[in-house]
Amino acid sequence: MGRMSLSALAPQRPRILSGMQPTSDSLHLGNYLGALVNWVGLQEEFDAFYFVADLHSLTVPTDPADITRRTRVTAAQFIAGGVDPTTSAVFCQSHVPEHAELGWILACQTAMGEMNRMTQFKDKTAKGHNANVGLFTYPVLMAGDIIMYDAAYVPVGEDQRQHLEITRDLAERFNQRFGETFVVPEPYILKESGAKIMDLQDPTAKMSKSESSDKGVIWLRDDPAVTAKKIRSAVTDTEAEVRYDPETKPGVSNLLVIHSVLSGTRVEELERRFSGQGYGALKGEVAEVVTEALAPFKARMDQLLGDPAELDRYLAFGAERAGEVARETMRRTRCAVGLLTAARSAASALG
Ligand code: ATP
Ligand code: LTN
Repeated sequence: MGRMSLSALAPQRPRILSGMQPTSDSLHLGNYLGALVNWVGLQEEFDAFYFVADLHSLTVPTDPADITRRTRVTAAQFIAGGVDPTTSAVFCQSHVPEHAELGWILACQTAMGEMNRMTQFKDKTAKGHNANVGLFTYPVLMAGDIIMYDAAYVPVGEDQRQHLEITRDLAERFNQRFGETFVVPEPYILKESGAKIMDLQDPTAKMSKSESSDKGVIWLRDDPAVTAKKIRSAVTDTEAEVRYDPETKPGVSNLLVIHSVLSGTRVEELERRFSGQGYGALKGEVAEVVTEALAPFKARMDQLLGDPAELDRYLAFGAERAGEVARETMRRTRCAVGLLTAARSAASALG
């Protein structure tokens, strides 16, 4: 921690930014293999900003103590997964209050119809979530998160594509109306490089923090024995052939993908290896591969959660770096829309 200094980290590399919501007591294997592993890979090449989207998580009514606890766990899991908080900025969205301010300014440039089209809102309300205005305007806050850091790329899963498109639209529109103020970000969809992991109990749906049943999710915090049991009880099909075919054999295909991504073994090779052996053998080995791969992750996570002061120091450092960039963006933004610059000290102005 002592070696960190803001000036040493001046951005020579293009900037990337991404975030995850603290919507559960742990991230799951899908978040890890579909997003976090890629974040880790990108932090060498890019000046990376990774944050816990705690303001976003308020869009679904949640117990305050849950938000606090989940925010810590999510940040700890970013770091346990390999994000280096001394070179990448790891922070909480709410620790940089400029996010809410930029969200407001962008909301005032957004048409109601644009938000009405957002599929995430439509999906969530269709599933019976009692929507509030925050959930409706969620994509505007997200656009602000991205625009704030002049991010060149935003590594996210396919499900976030529409949010990136609206971000680009808003940045372009703002620049047209108020003059060049914002960098227009490029999507960096993690479709090819990031695996999509399916629910173990319903392999036609993606593994999800808030939608899946507990049995269908491999939580990164689960005990190895629990993880192994969930994998052994994964839904497969009535055949006994180990073959990759997501259409007709989604359960088996999901297990093959998990094995392949974590072990580095090609799916074809796994098909050959398990030919004629049935699903029991495949499940046993997937359980082994997953628990082995997660062992160092769990050790680092336990260490971080056991020392909240260390984690808070990392988050403070990340927020300091993020705040530097955010203050500069807001200065430009306020000026562009015509907000009066505040005098430095009201008392001295009167004196
Ligand atoms: P929620 O249910 O609260 O929406 P989630 O599990 O879908 O949670 P997010 O917080 O929306 O996760 O996503 C964090 C990141 O993880 C995103 O980049 C998303 O694309 C990725 N991700 C989420 N679920 C999966 C999955 N099953 N497979 C691969 N990537 C995933
Ligand atoms: N909507 C994202 C979380 C998120 C995000 C962002 C991702 C909020 N703001 C900015 C990338 C950039 C999600 O639910 N996965």
